[in-house]
Amino acid sequence: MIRQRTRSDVPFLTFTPRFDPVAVPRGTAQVLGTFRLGGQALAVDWPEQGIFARLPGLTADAVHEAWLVEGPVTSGTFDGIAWRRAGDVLFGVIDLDEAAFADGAEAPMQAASELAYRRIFALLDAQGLPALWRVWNYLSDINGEARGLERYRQFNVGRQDAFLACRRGSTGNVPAACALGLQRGPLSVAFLAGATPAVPVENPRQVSAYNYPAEYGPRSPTFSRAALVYPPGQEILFISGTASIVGHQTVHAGDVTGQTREALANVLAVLAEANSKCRSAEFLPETLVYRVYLRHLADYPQIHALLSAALPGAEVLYVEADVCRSDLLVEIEAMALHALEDAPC
Ligand code: 3EB
Repeated sequence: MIRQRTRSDVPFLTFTPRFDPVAVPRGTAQVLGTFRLGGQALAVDWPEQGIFARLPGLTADAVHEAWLVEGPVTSGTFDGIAWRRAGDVLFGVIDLDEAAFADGAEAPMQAASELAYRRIFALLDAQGLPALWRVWNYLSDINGEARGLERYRQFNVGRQDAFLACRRGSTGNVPAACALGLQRGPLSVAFLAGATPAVPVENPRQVSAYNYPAEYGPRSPTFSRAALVYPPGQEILFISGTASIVGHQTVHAGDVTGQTREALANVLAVLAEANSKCRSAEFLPETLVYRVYLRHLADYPQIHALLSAALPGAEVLYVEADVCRSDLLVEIEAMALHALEDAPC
């Protein structure tokens, strides 16, 4: 018997890892938002997160990645957040210049982080979209110290304060995320949000980041190791930035090959955990789209050799960035989109 299709074959949301911003998307798709890695800002009428970084292994000086969506879309700005929404999915970007927080009692990075997240939660409340699914955080000088505390740790204080102030809790049901340091630029927070809750996924090889002990800072980072999220008819897996951490400790300090292997083992462990909870077909490692952040460009040949052998055919973008612990040399994040079957399993 032929099973009747109950919905359109056109996926609602798609991710294009190599997007040409001056070409018009095919069919009825619209741009929901983009990431620009490297290059210069062009005026675009959708939210774009600019990531100032070198891209080893590429000749192009910039790469654009796009979330495309079956329209119609609505867009706006809200307290400095550029956002665009289609149906019940919203992508937004907020960039805050720390100089604006220089006169406050709190460290500027902490204040900027708290305000960015408070505004995001206010926008989501106003839009009636309660679920923060995935967050991309970038800040300059992430391992630098100011007022006696590392800037990443200041960022964590502000982020957790905002989650708690906005009554979201800071453990368990928290979004997938990454947090990386760049050579310059504002605090930049991009996010994808929806109406239905994300299903958080943790890594059995690691202490949950929200339970890290105080030796990593006065407040734990507020993110889950991965999240499964559900646009209409689809399942997306977001694997958060994943590094060479076992339990809560950095392992293979000073050994980039060891760190890359360990980070990959962690990605595969999170993937297995996600596959045990997912509602669509199993997610396979070679079919994910990866971003790999490396602290030192000189490590690119080793990292690339190892990952291209381990993940043949996978889509991988390499980005120069500082990982949030000064002893970490590499971090791997990944995602994939699946159609949900018509019939539940
Ligand atoms: C770690 O596992 C590495 O603070 O949002 C990875 C992903 C990391 C997200 C964040 C930090 C964050 O602790 C660092």
